[in-house]
Amino acid sequence: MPDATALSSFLSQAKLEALLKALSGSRSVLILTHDNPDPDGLSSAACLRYIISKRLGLKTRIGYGGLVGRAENRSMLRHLKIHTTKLTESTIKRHKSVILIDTQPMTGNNSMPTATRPLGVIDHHPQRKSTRAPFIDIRPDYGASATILTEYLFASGLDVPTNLATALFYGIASETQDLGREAVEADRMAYQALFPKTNWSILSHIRRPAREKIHFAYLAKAFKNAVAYKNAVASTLGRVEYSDIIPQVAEMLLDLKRISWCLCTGRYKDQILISVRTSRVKGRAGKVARRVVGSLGTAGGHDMIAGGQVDCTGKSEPERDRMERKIVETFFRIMGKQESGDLSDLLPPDESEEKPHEEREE
Ligand SMILES: [Mn+2]
Repeated sequence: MPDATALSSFLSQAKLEALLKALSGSRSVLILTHDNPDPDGLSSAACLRYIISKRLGLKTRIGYGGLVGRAENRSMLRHLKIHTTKLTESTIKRHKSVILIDTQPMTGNNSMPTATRPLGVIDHHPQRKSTRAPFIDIRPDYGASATILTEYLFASGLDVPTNLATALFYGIASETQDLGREAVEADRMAYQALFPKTNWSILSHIRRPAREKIHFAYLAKAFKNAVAYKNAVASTLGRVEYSDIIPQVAEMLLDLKRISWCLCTGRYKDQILISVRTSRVKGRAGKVARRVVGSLGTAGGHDMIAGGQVDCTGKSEPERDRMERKIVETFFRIMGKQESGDLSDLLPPDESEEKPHEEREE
């Protein structure tokens, strides 16, 4: 009997051929990943572009909305020479053949116009009822989209360039926290297959990029604003210049002792973005994220990682502040906090900031 790996490579072989067939009448292809993309989305897109251009000779571009802000991700694009284009909805509309990667239509985290239908969807998030496309390959059990694309790459029989192997390796490693989070056998196999082809010195540069001062300012703010209730912690960043600091903070806070749930919120442009993380393997973080935003926005995710967004166009700054605080309150209510329950500051107050009269003996 064939083992699980052989089965998944049969599946990927068949899926890849079906995808190439679906694309064969196209003049050019847009590979669109989510807004503010992460290494999983970016490496998957780079891999698909490589396969399509080698196998079909088609012009392809990688597009996304938002911003690649995180220093690691910018460094990955630069070092691995992955060319991407920031696109608006009107530019996306002009493309006939769009493949969505690491996201699905109507999730609220990509810039695909709602009226437009993609030609293909490749993703590892749970399939949405509204997701329709001539080609679909959604594997919600997989830890990373980059694993699906790694299988395509090996199934294609093409050479595996070092840059691409390094990108995919980093995509899987960062998405699954080095196979420790939501990784399945397929992710482990892909990781092992890419391992000997990865450029370690480039990878090390990607993982330890030179950072702007503002990164440390955000971290300082995140720790200062963090409040905890039992095993849950939340922090608000307010306005940020790049949004991927929000998941980064959420992941950092989860390192805290006795903490198994965390939420980080921040405002990027006209949206409040939220990241939810849990160390519980069957935590249903996606469900928590959806309850946190409620009817205010959209959210989704996996068992341990989830995110969401709330549109606040037309709202004043104080209103936006209030909305962010309300999101945090809702999160703690979901975490079991009663009206009377107290939140505690994560860090002890800074003594130098204490008001002098508090120290005076009366
Ligand atoms: Mn992903």
